Amino acid sequence: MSTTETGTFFSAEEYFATQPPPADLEHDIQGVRDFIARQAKAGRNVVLVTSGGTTVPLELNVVRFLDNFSAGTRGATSAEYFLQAGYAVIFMHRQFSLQPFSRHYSHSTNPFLDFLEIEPSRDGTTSPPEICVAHEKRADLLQVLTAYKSVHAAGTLHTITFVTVDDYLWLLRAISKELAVIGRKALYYLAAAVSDFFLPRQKMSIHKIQSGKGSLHIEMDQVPKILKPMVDEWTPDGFIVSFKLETDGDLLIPKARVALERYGHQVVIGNDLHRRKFEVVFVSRKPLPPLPPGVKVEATPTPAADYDPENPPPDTFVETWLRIPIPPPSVPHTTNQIKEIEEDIVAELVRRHTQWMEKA
Ligand code: 9Z3
Repeated sequence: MSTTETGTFFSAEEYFATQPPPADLEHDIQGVRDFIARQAKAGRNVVLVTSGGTTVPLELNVVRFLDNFSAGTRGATSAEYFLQAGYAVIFMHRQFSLQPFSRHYSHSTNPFLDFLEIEPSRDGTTSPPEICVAHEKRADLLQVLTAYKSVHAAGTLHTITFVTVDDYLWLLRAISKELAVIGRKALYYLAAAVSDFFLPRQKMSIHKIQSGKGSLHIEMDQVPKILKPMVDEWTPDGFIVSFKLETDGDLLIPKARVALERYGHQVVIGNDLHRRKFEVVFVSRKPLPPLPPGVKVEATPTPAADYDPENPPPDTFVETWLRIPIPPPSVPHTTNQIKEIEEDIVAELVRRHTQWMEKA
């Protein structure tokens, strides 16, 4: 652990040595292990989709917590498109955030009670009234229900929940290690909004923080950068896609490049908070030019002494923008007919993942 004037930095190892795992970890991971074994037997690719925001509790008996912005739309929507593309999905999401299929009937945007109707009993008196789906809602519901039932029957969706950033990190490590058994067939789609800061157990108040002493000062530590051990140790052959969220669009590409350079994974998808539903940018490293015939690489080249990973040379990277038209405000967001950017994101990732597996 290193302490600077500005705070404490935990390495991933120190973090896991000092922060306790969630109580159900063993049980949850047994479920994931069984799921992966079934999918491996069926020869399917498996994607881990993380989705929703992580909390940072301020007290051990938690009354207050900090939260990260995310409704879970990106993750839940993408999970549906991965399932459609033939992937098995481990959907690791924040408890009560949106989920594949049921997301179409979220309680706030499309409450399900609103499209049910009561039909009076036919014979007038004896039988109870019937419940039916409003006529104009049937086509959409049938489409969602058909996909949902077929995924259920195929057993290709496994759901697991987290609440705190601690739960998230412990689960991510354990699931990555399990998924490593299928090597290149594993894809990681890290769309959850993960807190950059946390309050270590050792510094937390046991009981509710009391008011009456003026302002509240809390010093948080930085969450360890877990993508590095994920790439180097937990799942070295997996195809790893992380998301970078910014509110200043000019930071997207520079920050994504630094992340790729620091952690060495495959793709960073940059999204601006306000434009995320219509525009994203894929940032990846340029493929190396083929070696001349007869030339062999003996060892990984050492970076030049003046090489600065915080400021990588721009010609190392390639950026691809994906955009969809912004639907007019008159189109309700609740129909299945509007184009979702996740359809294109997932299609592009499936293409890249397939190439990655073929290269092996
Ligand atoms: C994202 O950027 C997601 O696309 C959103 C999706 C959270 C914006 P919604 O669930 O929103 O559809 O409402 N996720 C990653 C955010 C994040 O925490 N990234 C870290 C960072 O930016 C790196 S892992 O530093």
